Amino acid sequence: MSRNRRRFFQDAAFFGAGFLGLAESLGGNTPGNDPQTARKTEQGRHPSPHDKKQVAPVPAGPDSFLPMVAPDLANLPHEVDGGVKVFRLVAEPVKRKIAPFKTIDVWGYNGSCPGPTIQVQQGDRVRIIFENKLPESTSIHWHGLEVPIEQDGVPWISQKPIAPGEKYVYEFTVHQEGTFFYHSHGAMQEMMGMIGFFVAHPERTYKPRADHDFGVILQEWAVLPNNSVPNTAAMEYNWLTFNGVSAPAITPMIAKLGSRVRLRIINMGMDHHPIHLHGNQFVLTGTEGGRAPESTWYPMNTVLVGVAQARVVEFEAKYPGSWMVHCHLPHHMMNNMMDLLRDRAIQTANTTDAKALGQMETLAQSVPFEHVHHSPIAENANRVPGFPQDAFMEMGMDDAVVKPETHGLPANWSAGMMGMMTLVRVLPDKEYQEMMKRIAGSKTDEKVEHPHSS
Ligand SMILES: [Cu+2]
Repeated sequence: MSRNRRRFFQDAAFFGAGFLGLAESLGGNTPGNDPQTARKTEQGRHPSPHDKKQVAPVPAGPDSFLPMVAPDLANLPHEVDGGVKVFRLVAEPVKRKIAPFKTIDVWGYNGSCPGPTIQVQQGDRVRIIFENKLPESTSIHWHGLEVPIEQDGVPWISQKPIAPGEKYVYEFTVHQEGTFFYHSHGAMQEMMGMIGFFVAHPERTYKPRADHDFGVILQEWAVLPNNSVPNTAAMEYNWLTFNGVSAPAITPMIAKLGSRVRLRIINMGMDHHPIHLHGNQFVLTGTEGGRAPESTWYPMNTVLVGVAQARVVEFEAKYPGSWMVHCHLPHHMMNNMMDLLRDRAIQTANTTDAKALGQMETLAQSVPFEHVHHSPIAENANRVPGFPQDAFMEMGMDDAVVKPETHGLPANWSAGMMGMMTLVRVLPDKEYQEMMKRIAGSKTDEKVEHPHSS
């Protein structure tokens, strides 16, 4: 809701029930209350100044919201203090397993890189109690949020840098809806992974409403062989991740056949990423600035997500199947190319396929992923200019990345998946319910919370 509309409803409240009825008929919010004190409970209605007088039925409060699910990332829990949602965020070094055989040393928040997701509702007053456990100063910028200048998180401009070991409290009211980020305002710290989702759900559910809401953070890393620390000054990248994980280790998104799916994608890196969905068309329903009017929507299946942008797309999941969602930059559909080309070089030292396969199996014993499949090559492959080019399409690792969400995928599904690549699995009702049970069952054994979350 715009400030003007909010002000209108605040004024209307003074004029009594007649205007209140008008406000309701316009689909507006309850009459104005300071959001700092208004929201006593999570999903509760705003207290109305008319409550005591009993002159009018109390209008309903904000709709409850469908939380966004960011695969492989946790939500940041919060407490409520006098109507304020209180989050605790800790910046610190993190070890992130981006692939079954690759863990990198990055920086993030609350034991996670990217940081855990903050989800609030438009109108919420939020307080973020922030602690810096990095070896250097930092601050947090609330990307896209219209906050007072002293909350903007830019060192020396709007605040003093937060020194190692220091705490700092941010507090502001979220009057917008949309897909925002929180991130360090140091460029190199950003490239160490210091970013997370800040999602502001609308006071009134978007129309048409979505049944699934997913989120993906795009990042790229330059990690030399035998190193674990990304080179934050690099301009070329060999590891590409969705939510801090590389395919095929990225957890697939599960949607029910016939549902409406929302996908929010944010980019905090050095490259722009054209994100493509197979087998469906989507519409662009929002940007980093919030919801786009429906009159601007048109069909597409690839959305360019530029640096510092958010793109929100929606589609009707009307076709069953495991549909790829991936960055279409060719080098972002592979990882660690040099290592795999080296592996292929070993293989292609032999001209016969059987010998090559033997070599690959020997190699597989030295690294913890399985060589379950071998893409055949021609007898004369070595005499063909340009060979090899398919180095990234032959190593399956189904067992190494198995999880409930991968159940039922065809054997060796993982062989064709690398980098920024995942699946939206659209399942008919019965299979969908079975999948949900399988996922719920696995969650009971899993420790989802991060060490610093309370
Ligand atoms: Cu890309």
